Amino acid sequence: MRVLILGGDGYIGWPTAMKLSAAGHEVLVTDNYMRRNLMRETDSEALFEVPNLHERARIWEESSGKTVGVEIGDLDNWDFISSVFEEFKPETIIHYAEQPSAPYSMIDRRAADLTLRNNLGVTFNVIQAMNAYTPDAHLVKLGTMGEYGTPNIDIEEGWIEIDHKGRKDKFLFPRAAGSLYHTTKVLDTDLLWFYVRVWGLRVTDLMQGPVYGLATNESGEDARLYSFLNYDEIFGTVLNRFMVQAVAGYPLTVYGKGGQTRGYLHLRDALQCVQLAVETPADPGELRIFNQFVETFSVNDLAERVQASGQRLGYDVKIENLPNPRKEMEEHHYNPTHTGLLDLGLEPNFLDEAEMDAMVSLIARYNDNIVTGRIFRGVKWKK
Ligand code: USQ
Repeated sequence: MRVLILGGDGYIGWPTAMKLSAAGHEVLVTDNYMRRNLMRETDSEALFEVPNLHERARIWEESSGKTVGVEIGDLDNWDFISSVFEEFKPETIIHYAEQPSAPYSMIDRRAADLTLRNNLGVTFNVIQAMNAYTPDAHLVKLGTMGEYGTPNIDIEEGWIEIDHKGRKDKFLFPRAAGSLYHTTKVLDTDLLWFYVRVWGLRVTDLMQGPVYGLATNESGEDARLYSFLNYDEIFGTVLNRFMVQAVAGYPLTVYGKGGQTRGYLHLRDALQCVQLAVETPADPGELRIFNQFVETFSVNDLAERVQASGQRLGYDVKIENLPNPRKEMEEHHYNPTHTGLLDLGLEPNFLDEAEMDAMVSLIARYNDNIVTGRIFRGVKWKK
């Protein structure tokens, strides 16, 4: 299949490119390096330097014999995106090309503006480009479990049937996001649902939880093929952050009471899910939604697991409850359905002791690179 990956430089983007290219697909990646630029601007550089996309594609070709095409440009620019669609004629489009950080979106007006315009603008352009050049292609769009928020009922897989005054209908499950970033994903879903209804596009929207991990089957031990590992407050996700904090001797930064519960998955499983979605496309006129995670943890559960792993490896790991800079529920019900991807064949990797210890040991190799000033700066949801 010809697969176009939008946002191919990101934490999940590059590993997806290797995974699908290894599986025999013809892969083209695009990126405008926005994340790299924002990391630099906000002093949130990753744990180690990552080669640029052209370099990564060369290294991948040397190690696997497979080629990945690279186009650098801004998908918010119609000339760029339309030329990519017109020339490559993708059969599948994977859309990761968004500003991915909740804290970044809450820094100030400018950061919020960039997040809103970029995320909605790119999704709109993707829809228009599909309609103009590849109306039969399948779009796999990365959404977030955070679209649903933390309602006091079980979260269904995208949709809910409502029985009202004796009549029934199916609706998008109610959304109530917790940051502007998450809200842009809600708006994306609505935009997609509109064009699925009127133009009959085929779309899979993946409601993904926080991802952890670094090495994948394709990168193996070759550090030049690893993804970004962010441990800073802005671009780092919580478990990756805690593991780096453990190695750095920095007390684990649990926000508030630590009862915040989310659905987590390893990077390898995120790739499996995307490959399954790509290889079993949605039907024309279908907005298919999967809840993409394998197990739920509270922040306290994660902190305790990282502490235990640190202790096994000889680190003295302390846990600290900081005043929560975010506005979110710290104790709540959380029981989302997630059977769709398992039904397609997902074989989950669970967070066991061996996996934890392997990740902490890998991170420890880069101990000298950790800049502790990047770990916590307290971007507040409400000033
Ligand atoms: N948290 C802490 N301490 C920290 C960092 C985070 O207690 O040092 C807490 C947060 O308050 C939150 C939970 O851990 O309750 C998860 O935070 P996170 O930073 O790992 O994840 P989040 O900001 O929600 O965003 C990440 C990705 C985003 C993705 C989302 C999936 O950056 O792209 O959409 O995970 S989800 O959380 O399911 O919405």
